[in-house]
Amino acid sequence: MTKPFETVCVVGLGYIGLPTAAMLASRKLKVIGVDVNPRAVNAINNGEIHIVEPDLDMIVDAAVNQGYLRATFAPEEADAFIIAVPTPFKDDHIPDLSYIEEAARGIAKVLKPGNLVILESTSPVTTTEFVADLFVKERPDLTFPHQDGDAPDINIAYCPERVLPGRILLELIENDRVVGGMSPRCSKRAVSLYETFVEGTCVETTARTAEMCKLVENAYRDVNIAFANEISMICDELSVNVWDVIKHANRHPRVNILQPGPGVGGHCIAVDPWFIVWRTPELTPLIRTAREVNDAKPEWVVASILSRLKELESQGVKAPTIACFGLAFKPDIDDLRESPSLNIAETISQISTASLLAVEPNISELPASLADKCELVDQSDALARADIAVLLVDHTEFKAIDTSSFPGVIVDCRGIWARTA
Ligand code: SAJ
Repeated sequence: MTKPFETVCVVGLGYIGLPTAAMLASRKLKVIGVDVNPRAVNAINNGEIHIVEPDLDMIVDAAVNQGYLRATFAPEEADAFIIAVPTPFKDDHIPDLSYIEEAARGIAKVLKPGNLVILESTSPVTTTEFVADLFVKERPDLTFPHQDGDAPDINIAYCPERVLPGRILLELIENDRVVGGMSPRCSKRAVSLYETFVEGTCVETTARTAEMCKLVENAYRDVNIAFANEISMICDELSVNVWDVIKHANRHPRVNILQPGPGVGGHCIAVDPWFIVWRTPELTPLIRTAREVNDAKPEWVVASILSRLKELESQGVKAPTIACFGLAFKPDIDDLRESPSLNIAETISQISTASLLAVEPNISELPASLADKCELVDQSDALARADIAVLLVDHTEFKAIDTSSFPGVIVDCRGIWARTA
């Protein structure tokens, strides 16, 4: 009989680790959260949060006040460990596993027989084995699944997160989980931890399958967005309305084209496909090309804005003003990480002499890269002053704007106003 989990140590308290820690704590497990960022650790120990996610503040506050969650800087002894640290890439899109390595080294120091370790960070295939090998080197006194069949001292599994920012708490509970143990017993043990809060189905598989599954999900979305983005550029060239094309094509029972936009942002879809390309470069022309198509879309939008600007100047408009609507990487969030919209505004500010305005209802201050070259204004101010209005993000507020009386040029990258890009 395996002992039920009483204490869980979650390493990495970002967009995935903190909600997961809070969820486990809300089920009355003792949770030790670990992060290298003092701002995060201090905020959490005060019952506050350092990230933006609906309702998370209430759950963290309750968990901390009731004594089920506390944050610190290094892993401590626990029954289970969850690694939820970032996996960015270095130059040439080579995955940077240094955060995982550091987390695993910290955990290795406090491992005890009977422990479970789950890697949740999005990772190239075989990273779970890399973690297991690291444990073997650090802790020769313990046995691990790849050395000792199905009865090792330590169980190890890979279980990717699949939640959507803005809906994290809901999706943590409702989504199905792919649980990839290094042995069937490892999978079962990991499932028993997730079942404390997951209401979706926990599917058991191998670690490599679970790793690949996560990468494939995001690459699938990337390839499909690239298709939509390519169609949008072709339609622009042929003076065809892309939004109508997609809407009508999607009436076909087996067609479901995604929406074009100014490019793909965030830390997931724009990054994870490269982990597949890195492992198997000869076998990934489609996945690589999709990345390149999506990465090139902001440049295409900039060129489109500049050509409209040139037209206005040739018509005698002096000192034109451009207003960018939206800087976040997707609708209704404040997250500017890897945002193509921010990238477009920055490029315009660097290469054009036009005055630049930005409307971003989810932030109160412009990022440093735009601070002295752009003015953050509200939407009515922007519409009153702009010669060119560029719709970059389909925030709810922007969908309600009636642009019929706007006298200037509209470049709409999201298909919610006049339909040009
Ligand atoms: N986008 C488009 N057109 C679309 C859909 C999205 O241009 O039709 C753009 C968005 O504007 C944004 C980017 O793609 O810039 C990514 O947004 P997203 O909503 O597709 O995804 P993320 O990055 O917020 O979250 C994704 C999700 N993965 C999938 O939907 C397969 C989420 O479930 C994952 O948990 C998350 O990545 C992650 O952490 O990996």
